[in-house]
Amino acid sequence: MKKKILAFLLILFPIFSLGVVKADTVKSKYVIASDSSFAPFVFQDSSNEYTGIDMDLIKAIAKDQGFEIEITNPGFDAAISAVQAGQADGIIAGMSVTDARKATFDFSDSYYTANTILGVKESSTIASYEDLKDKTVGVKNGTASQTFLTENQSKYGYKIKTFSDGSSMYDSLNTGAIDAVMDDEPVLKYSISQGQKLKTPIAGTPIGETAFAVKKGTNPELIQMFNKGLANLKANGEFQKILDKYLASEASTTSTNTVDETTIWGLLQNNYKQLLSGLGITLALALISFAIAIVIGIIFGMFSVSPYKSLRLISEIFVDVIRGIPLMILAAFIFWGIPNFIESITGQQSPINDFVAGTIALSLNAAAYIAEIVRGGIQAVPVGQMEASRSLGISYGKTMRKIILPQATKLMLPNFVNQFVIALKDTTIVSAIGLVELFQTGKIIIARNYQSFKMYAILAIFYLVIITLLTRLAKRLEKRIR
Ligand code: ASN
Repeated sequence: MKKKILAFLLILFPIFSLGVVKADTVKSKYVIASDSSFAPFVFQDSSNEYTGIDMDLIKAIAKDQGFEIEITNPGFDAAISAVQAGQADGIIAGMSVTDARKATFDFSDSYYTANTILGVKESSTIASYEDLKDKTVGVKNGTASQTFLTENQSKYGYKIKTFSDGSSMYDSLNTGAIDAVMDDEPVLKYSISQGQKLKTPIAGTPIGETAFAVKKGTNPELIQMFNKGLANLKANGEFQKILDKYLASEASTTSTNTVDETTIWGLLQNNYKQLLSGLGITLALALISFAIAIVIGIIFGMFSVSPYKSLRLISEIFVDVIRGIPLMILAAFIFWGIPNFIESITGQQSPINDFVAGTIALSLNAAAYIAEIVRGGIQAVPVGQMEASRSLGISYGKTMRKIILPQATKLMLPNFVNQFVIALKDTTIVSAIGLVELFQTGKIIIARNYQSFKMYAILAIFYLVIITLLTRLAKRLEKRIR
């Protein structure tokens, strides 16, 4: 019954929304997506809280206008996709208002104006765009800076390398993997004021106003509230206070941190809570998805050795399709693609939670491999045994259960352990959809303190310890089952 009502509402909703009256349903809570490292607009402070102009501004506006918000920080590109897929209601991320974007977003009044500018290492000899010939310039995917670089590429002959987040881009510049970066002027200037050894040899190019945005045609009340709130904050001086807090030169240090983050011990001391919570998500992802994968994998594995051709075919198609699609694409398809498709049909936004999407992708992926392990295990038992048992009049099912499977299981066990280790490592791949598991947690920390060598070493050790412990445990279990 409930389902019927829901389906009915789903059909009615687009009809109503096409009508004259715009149903301004004010949501109880708005999800706002943002960048992960884009100081001074949004970045993590030393206590791992997201701060910056954008964070303070949206919170102050929500308070002023009396609406609830939940902020997520998956990175600029992922934030854009989240709004387009209906995972988030709005985006605030130092986002430039461009003509191209106006086709897919509705923007608020502007609260800042920014240029895009080239950044190079202090020691670099690059002094003009012409000097960039055959050099590599880094840029964040989906940004206005990327559009600028693409439009001028043939003129100056540089190579473009795209990044999903600011921290890996600046890391690559620092290590010399790229020769320059293109980013918003306030962002580059801010990082220089924070002691980054960079310079901006060429004057910036205007990329437009900075504003808050929603997906075109959705949440109109959110834009209205933002504009009203912004006007109020400008009138009462609070907006200027927010700007001053991050931009005034005397406020130029973000580090109220007493713990020295340049040592491994300091890094651990300051970030252990965040790392443990990331580890928790990683373990939950791996364990839940592997449990589901075992069930699906065994079903398809049994299908693949079944006497029925149709079942064998179904299993073959499943394995081929899933194995043929990279895990990252599978996750992006489930998280962004499917909600986008459903919305285009029903007109109703139907976001899927990132953890759920990640779990589904990992489960399907591992299930395809497990199905093959099961098939291999069963086929490794000599055919003669099945034939002998059947000729004694024992049924197929019983022979499977009593004779073939007990032997096959023993053969499969080491492969299961192996597959679990792979599944655990694969969790890092689904961080691409903005899921803050252990790897993403590490990247966020690096975005704040640029300690990539030590932080990645810590992550590697975390995974190594966990995988070693779990494999030991699995081996014990394996022995017991044998
Ligand atoms: N200014 C950038 C853009 O609008 C936004 C960002 O990098 N967070 O493309």
